Amino acid sequence: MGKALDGVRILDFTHVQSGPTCTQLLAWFGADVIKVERAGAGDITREQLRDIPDVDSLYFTMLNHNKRSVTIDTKNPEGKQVLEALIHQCDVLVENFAPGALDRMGFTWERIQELNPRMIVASVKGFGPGPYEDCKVYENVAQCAGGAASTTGFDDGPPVVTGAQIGDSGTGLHLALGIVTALYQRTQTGRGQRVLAAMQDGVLNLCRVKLRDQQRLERTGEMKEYPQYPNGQFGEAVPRAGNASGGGQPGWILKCKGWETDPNAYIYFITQAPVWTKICNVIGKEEWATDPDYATPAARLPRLKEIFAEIERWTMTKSKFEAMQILNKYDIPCGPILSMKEIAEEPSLRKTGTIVEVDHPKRGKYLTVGNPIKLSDSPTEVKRSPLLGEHTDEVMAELGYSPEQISALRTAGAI
Ligand code: CAO
Repeated sequence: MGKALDGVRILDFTHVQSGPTCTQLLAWFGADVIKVERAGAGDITREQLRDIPDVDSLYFTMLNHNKRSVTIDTKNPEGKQVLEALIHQCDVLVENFAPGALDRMGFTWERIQELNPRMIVASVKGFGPGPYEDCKVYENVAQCAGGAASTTGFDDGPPVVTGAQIGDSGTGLHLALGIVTALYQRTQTGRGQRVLAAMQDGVLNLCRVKLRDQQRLERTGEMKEYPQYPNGQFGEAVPRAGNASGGGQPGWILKCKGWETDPNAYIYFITQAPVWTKICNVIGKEEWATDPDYATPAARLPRLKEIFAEIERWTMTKSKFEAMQILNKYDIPCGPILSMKEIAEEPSLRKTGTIVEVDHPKRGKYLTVGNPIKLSDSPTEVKRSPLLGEHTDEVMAELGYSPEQISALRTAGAI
């Protein structure tokens, strides 16, 4: 079966996490992704957080599946020529260098357009145009600058970053959408264009509900679904909401049986209005279903702490999975707090290809997260990440270089 992006060639100049997640997705959808790395070194993540000496790290392998790797010294004049040949042949150049690095290499937007007017040049940067546009940015910087950290954590504690890589992988996803959109527009215009996904913008996009709340706060001075209501204080900016659910259906994380020894024996419980009577019946507080102090969402808001404490008395008598099973029977929305160990061992995630076991010639078998986006006509087959420069000769031959030329370029340090 063909793949959705069959025939699309990506010149992948990405490194670390944000860019590589984008090009990995494109590779999973069938694009030919040619990753350009520096000879002898490669993407810095190959050697970061290594768990096996001299073997590509899981950091690298889990972000670079289904790609080919070529080594080119793009600061060497002959290396530049090879890169130019690639620009002629490819549809998209994706990069996430520090601001200005591509220009310093001599590959400005104007130069790239000259070489290939159909080329789409897609970039991840930390910030868009403005006071911080020249800054280098990593994940947690983006989480802080995009509004996530100030709104995460508990009211009495400092800002907190989340384990979900919304700055890196989140921006990679945004960029991938920008690229396929630009490819689509190119079918009409015949022209390439620049695509920019700034990490601050990507994080803010994912924090959209908090900007909503900022404006609600400014108008009304309080937000009733926040834990600060009714006894705490609201300031000028959206406060940290602990585990309160962002929407109109109050939720909280509650202890389950075994919480004293298991740090993940918890469940997320949502007191969704349409199933309130069922919740009351399950936890043995039938009278709350009709009591005017508890019967309506508005009446419950100032009593949420007390209500969740009562529900927790019930959840603490059940394991998180038992509670989930019982609550699901009554359509009560809830979710167990799953550890990475539990997720890695979950058979249903293996079955859908969301968790995949991959074999690597140097590392052996390891687990990775497969493509979270499932296309019925373009199923993803996860293939191991390339060794550094594994495909240099193959790609050079496709570009028309003879074995003698390849060997001369290697001697000159260009590839
Ligand atoms: N041949 C020759 N030179 C190469 C090369 C190659 N194949 N590949 C890269 N280089 C050079 C670049 O041209 C650059 O050189 P100059 O500084 O002389 O212009 C140099 O390598 C380093 O690039 P860099 O500045 O991007 O790398 P860094 O490690 O210093 O910074 C990072 C890393 C991530 C902070 C920065 O790239 C950045 O801010 N990127 C944009 C935001 C982003 O994606 N951040 C998320 C990263 S994932 O957490």
